Amino acid sequence: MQTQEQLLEALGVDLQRYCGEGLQAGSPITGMYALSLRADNVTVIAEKIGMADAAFRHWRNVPAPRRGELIRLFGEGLRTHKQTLGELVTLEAGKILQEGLGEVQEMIDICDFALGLSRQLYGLTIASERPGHRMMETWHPLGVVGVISAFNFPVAVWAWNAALAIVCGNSVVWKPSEKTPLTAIAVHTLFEQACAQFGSDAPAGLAQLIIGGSASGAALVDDRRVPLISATGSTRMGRAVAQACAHRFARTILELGGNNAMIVTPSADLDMALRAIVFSAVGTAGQRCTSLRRLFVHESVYEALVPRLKHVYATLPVANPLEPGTLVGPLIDGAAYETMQAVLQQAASADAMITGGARVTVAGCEQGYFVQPALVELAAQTQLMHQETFAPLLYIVPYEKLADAIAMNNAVPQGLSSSIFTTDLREAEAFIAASGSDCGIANVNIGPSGAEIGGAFGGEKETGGGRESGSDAWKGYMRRATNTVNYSDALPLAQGISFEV
Ligand code: UN1
Repeated sequence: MQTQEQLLEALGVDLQRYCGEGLQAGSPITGMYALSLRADNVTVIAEKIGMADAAFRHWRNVPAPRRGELIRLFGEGLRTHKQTLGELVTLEAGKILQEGLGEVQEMIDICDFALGLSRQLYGLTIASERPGHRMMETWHPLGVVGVISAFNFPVAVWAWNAALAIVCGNSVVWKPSEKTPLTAIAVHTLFEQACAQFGSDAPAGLAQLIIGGSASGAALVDDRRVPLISATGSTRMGRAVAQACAHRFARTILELGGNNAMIVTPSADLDMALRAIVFSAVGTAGQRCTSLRRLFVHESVYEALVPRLKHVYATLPVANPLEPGTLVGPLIDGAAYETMQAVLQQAASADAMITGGARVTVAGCEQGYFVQPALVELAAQTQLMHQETFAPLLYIVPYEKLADAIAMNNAVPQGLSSSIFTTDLREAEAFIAASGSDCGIANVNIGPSGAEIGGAFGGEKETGGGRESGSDAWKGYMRRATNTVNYSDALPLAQGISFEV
């Protein structure tokens, strides 16, 4: 198995450019630091934003289909290096290799999407009430787009934003999580390689990378040259970003905490539900925004489902995520482990029945924070369940009436993803209707995690309301101009107003 340094070199990264003091990078698998990186100070950050701003002024005039060609080249690079980058994601974020590769595939998919989009940035033509007039909408690039991303999807979330932002004619400044700078450096290098292949109309500075902690994110958020900040991460971080951006009337796309639920109804296919529960609750060690955290099981199928679930949990392979067969890798760090343990203790004192949750020692990875995923059974939804715990901790609560289960689904402050397992058409439709799930994602017979890039991704309430990725999310990266063109030789006023001079 190659080290992070070797993988970076295989991708063509010039490590000298990044090494220095200020940020330690390593792997949650071993809990060891591998490289010391130079953190950017505020002067360097301001310079990088300045370069991105200058690049934007050129890039906005390059025709959108030509901009798509740059993203096509970048996607080709990702295809070539999928395995290497996937391994690097596994090493730095701790997710199993299948998921590391899946994350790179998600980047490739959004590149394909953005390439098609580069020929489809359509505006409307609108009927004018005045003779000899035409109204239309045109979509223009915004400027420098700031992207703040989290450790759990260290590269895909940047790609959702950057691929769209760039075909839309913007430049991008990326502040990745301080927990995952190496994958960001790798991806930034691949993007620079695509720019070099593309030729001179990809201006230097089109994509910028900021290495550093939360203060560097704040410098980006406060910079008046950045009209849009797209931030993915905790609700706490998102609240600070929203306030800072509101102060200067900058736009935001926020994709924050989720506290996602699944309802298993009496008619559910329990075999399918079981697989979906396990993947969405323990995949990425429960550290996806979309991870399943709350399971509402109809009382009539509780005994048919929950003991089977406990059996699967007891036999889950918790091990080095690089090893084939592993399904659960480590938590990102000791703080995540401590939080999980504190929440389990609170649940225990609230009379919950707890299965699993203990630390697991993995040979050769003794410093990594591996845990046995936990099931927490409660008689009713409690206040504790209103908070998102970023760990493999699944609450299970029985329900009697579907309306009550939907009410529990909606009772929490977050509103990202949700799902129902049912073969009853009425229940399925009730769940996705206006009076059903209040989340940005509401699935039927699929778990809450693992969304495709084609749909708009994001959620309501404390999840922040932003939409990234597919559908018409591209509109969030552009400004809309309404144009009225008078091709007549008269000047009639709207609303029939008479104003003679
Ligand atoms: C996240 O956890 O921030 O839907 C993103 C999913 C993935 C993306 C998750 N495609 O689970």
